[in-house]
Amino acid sequence: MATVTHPEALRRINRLERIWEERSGVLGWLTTTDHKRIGILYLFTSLLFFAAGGTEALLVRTQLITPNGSTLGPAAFNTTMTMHGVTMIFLFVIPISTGAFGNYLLPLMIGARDMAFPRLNAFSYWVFLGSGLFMYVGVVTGHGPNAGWFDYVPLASRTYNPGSAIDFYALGLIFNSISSTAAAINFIVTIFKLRAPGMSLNRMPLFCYAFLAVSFALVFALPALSIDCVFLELDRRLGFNFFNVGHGGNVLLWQHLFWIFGHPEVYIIILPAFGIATSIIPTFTRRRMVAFPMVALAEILVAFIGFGVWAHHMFAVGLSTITTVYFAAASMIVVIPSAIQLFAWLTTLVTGRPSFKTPLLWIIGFIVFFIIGGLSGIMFAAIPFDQQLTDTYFVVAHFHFIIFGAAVFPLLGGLYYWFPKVTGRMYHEGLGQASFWITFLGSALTFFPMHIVGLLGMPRRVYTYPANVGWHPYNLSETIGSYILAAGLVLLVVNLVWSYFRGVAAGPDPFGGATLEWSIPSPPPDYNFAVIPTISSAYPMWDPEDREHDVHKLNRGEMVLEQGHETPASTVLDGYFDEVLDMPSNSPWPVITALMITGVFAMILTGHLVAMSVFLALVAASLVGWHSVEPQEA
Ligand code: HEM
Ligand SMILES: [Cu+2]
Repeated sequence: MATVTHPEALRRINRLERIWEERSGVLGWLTTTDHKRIGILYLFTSLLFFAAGGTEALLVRTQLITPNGSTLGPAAFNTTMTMHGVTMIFLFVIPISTGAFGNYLLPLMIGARDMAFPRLNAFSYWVFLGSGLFMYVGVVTGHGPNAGWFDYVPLASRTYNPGSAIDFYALGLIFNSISSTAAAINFIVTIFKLRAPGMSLNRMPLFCYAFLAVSFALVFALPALSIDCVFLELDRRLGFNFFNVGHGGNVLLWQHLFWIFGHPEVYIIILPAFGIATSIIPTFTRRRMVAFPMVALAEILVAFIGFGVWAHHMFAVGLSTITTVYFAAASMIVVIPSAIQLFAWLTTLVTGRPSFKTPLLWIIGFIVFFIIGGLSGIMFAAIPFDQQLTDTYFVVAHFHFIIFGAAVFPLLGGLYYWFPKVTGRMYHEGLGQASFWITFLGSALTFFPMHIVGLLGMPRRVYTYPANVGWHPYNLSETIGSYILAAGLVLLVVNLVWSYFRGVAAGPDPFGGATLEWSIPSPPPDYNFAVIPTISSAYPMWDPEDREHDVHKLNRGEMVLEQGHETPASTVLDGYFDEVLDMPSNSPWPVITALMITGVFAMILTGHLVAMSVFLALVAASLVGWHSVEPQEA
């Protein structure tokens, strides 16, 4: 929006500033319901967990650098390897993509002043933090989960795994899924109801489609994991027999439920990356995404088909042929929407005028790794191939190309891309490009040789290997690669920290971005938009007349909504103006409720059932407090 000079407009902006002003200090952060602040809390917390998960990866790699290594013993290896997987998936990728990127950017991209349920949003952050700390308490007290991130029974049953390591896993993940479910519901309602009037579904940025798909996938996938963990706890603590073959239970039940969650999970991890790619590519090629409706549909379809392929993780367990063949075919079908998106990104790049700045470089790296990981993925859909290579390092290679190369690279590119928006300063371009190349080469050196050593028969999850099997050179390269990769990531952090203090001022729109977050100052004001923006396409910043129209609306006082903490709601499909919503502001209840829930889980874990009931009562009391002050409909 152009510079505001009209005196009436300035008066309105001042008023908005007063109404939306955030409380300062620690108390302000504890009670905030502002999606931007919650996004930042998510960002820092998930980056800390990334550092923990990364350290664990380096420990595992250091243990495997030579045959008969002795950095970690077998028990420590199991915990480190398991916590690496659990941390990366549940405490890093999902929270950073939905919690940090989604929270910060979604309301800005759709022209809203906050998420639909600001207090639920704060609650999901505090529950996420609580669940992460909960699991890490297990690690530091010597009870870290140790049966692999998919925690197969009977290894995870009480008979073979006494002690509380697995209870930290099962309860921790049930706890964690409360957070993700709350966040997902919040995203769905926000996307459906809070788009600026005029933003009909077909004018919604592709980033938002990706988050819509992720949110639905989370809502439908997480219950399978939670119930699996509930069954496991019942077996372990109360002597039930869901997974106990001796008493008519079935160990494959664990695997089915786990992968009914686990495969959609892969798309939950990768779709935000697709969303980020479809934001960065148009900006740096000066071109709207080719095949916009196809890409939007493909994002939704990927999430949908992802629910029908879970048994490809179980080709080696002896399911009937008809079942395995069905799942192999379904797995191949997922390739179609993935390829649609791939061709759309490539065509946009080739037909646009690409400028290879740091954010776009990460997206190029992402595309390269997505192709490699996708190709090894299709190989696994072929049943005999899978039966040969399942549980070897080939799998580890495949899924790291996808979850690290393809899912995390766009997140890192996104950190650079939106850094100027969030901080108001530019990152250092030269260092940014260097950090990309170092990370890219390090990743290739780490993960590519895993294919070969996998083909040579090295199993995954072994804490050591003998000298005479020919695996050593590959393992050496992988470990050296992982240090180089880590150096690239450290350089990224150094760049961003340095730029935060020393970077040049960025202005509202340093890249000529297409979506609405670039229409407002950097960093964004507490109220986001001085006037609810006018929308006539999915690339609103490239519609200059609309932005001029916003200035006139502000001067006239139209759609400024300065009577209270207000944001407009619109109809689901057409985005017609519906009503004005009064939003809650700071509230202590989300953090208090989350704290009480942490108490409940801690007491279940330690078996103090009376104390647990007290905490449950306190949860109920906090909810009463929460709802005692409701915002009024305006
Ligand atoms: C940052 C660089 C990374 C390195 C060097 C790395 C390295 C490794 C290694 C060496 C293993 C153990 C394989 C085994 O012994 O079987 C492993 C497993 C795993 N990694 Fe990573 N990884 C990295 C990033 C990630 C990311 C970003 C994710 C997820 C988003 C991830 C998810 C996993 C999972 C799920 C496992 C399987 C754990 C299990 O078998 O239970 N990794 N990784
Ligand atoms: Cu799968």
